[in-house]
Amino acid sequence: MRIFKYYLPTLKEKPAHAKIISHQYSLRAGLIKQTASGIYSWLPLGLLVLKNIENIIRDEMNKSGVIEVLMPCVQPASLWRESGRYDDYGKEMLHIKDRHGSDMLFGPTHEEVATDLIRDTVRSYKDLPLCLYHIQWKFRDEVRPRYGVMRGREFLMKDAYSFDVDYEGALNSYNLMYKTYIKIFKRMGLTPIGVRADTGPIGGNLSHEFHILANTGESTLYYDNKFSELLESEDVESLKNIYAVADDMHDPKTCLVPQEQLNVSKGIEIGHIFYFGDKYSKPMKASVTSQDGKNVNMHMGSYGIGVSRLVGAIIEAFHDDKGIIWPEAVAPFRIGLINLQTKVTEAADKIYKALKSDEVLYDDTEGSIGVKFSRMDLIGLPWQIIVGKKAINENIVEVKNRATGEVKEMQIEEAINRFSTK
Ligand code: 5CA
Repeated sequence: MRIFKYYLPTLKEKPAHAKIISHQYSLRAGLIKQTASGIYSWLPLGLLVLKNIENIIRDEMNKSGVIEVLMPCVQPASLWRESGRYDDYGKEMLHIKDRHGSDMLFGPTHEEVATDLIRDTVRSYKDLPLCLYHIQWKFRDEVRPRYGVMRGREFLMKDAYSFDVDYEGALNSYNLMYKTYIKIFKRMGLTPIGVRADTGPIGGNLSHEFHILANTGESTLYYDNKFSELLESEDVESLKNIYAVADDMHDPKTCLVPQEQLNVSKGIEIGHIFYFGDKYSKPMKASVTSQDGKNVNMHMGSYGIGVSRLVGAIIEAFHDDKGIIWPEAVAPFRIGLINLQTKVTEAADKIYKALKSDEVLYDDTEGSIGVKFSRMDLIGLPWQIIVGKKAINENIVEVKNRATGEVKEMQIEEAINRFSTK
């Protein structure tokens, strides 16, 4: 992609209202633009990152046998009256009336719709286990939308819903999601910490939040430092048994972890999983015939990931004072190609044409060298190929690793070979 033809509205100055680094950089690097409080438009560069995150999640969910659907964002209030949550959910719900006077709402979550989706068609234990997911926009009228996409009012979530015939089955589904979440977050270059959590308005009695460590996180995590070792093994039972909690769940009186072994850090919640038995299936009459011929309510769980929040969370985890440092797995482009002067256009064009255009963002603008360098550092593509005057006589370009800052001179052909995936 050529910057000259692209839409990349970067900002030089940090916006005064943006308090945390990910909010500042996502505005400055032209990833998002605020349309209303807590509501954002996704600009081309930000959308590419969002799609990459989505695709990692989609790939791992599919590999775990979870099936993708797409449920609506506007929901009828009648389903929430059936589950009994309509009046309890509170002010975070955006109420809508349609032209017939029916109560509708913009979905803050989808337990009711998911339960309704399967209740007429799944009738036997033989149809279970079943786990469905979708990636859909939510609306929660947060009291204090802040920190950009980290706490929006409109935000993108991956939410999955599992249906099982009994508790053992539901626990398997829950553990599978726990394990899948670890894989998903690791693939994004993150180190997740799973903490036991409160179930809040979703309900139930078993729940884990997944956090990443960040000074700007809104939660305080208390966890046994053995967690990191166990993360490697991906052994869910051991991970679930280790002491790891957030905020009010920490009780110094019952915490048996020796002081020197207990880590206390700020965290950002990027995912949350719940087991809540028949909380929805019972009032909504979603039952199946069990193996011994009884009519039983399905055991359900739900599993959320903050897809749009992850864009902010990843920036919090990977940046420096010059800008973002995207992990390759989610980077909007892998390479930034910088043409430093008109005289080297031929060489820079040659490199651009030899590589895949959707992997390279080519700065072919006429701006100053300083502007080009700082813009490329700000948007944080993992690699930079810098074409300066050495390209003319010596056939040499510079290849810079954005994360380490290391710069290496290479022959043009060598650089093409190094990055070619054609
Ligand atoms: N139905 C369940 C799981 S499917 C649910 O709604 N869980 S949740 O409330 O914990 O949300 C799931 C994830 O969405 C959270 O872990 C968080 O990463 C993200 N999220 C929640 N609220 C917001 C928000 N206001 N802005 C951005 N992301 C959010």
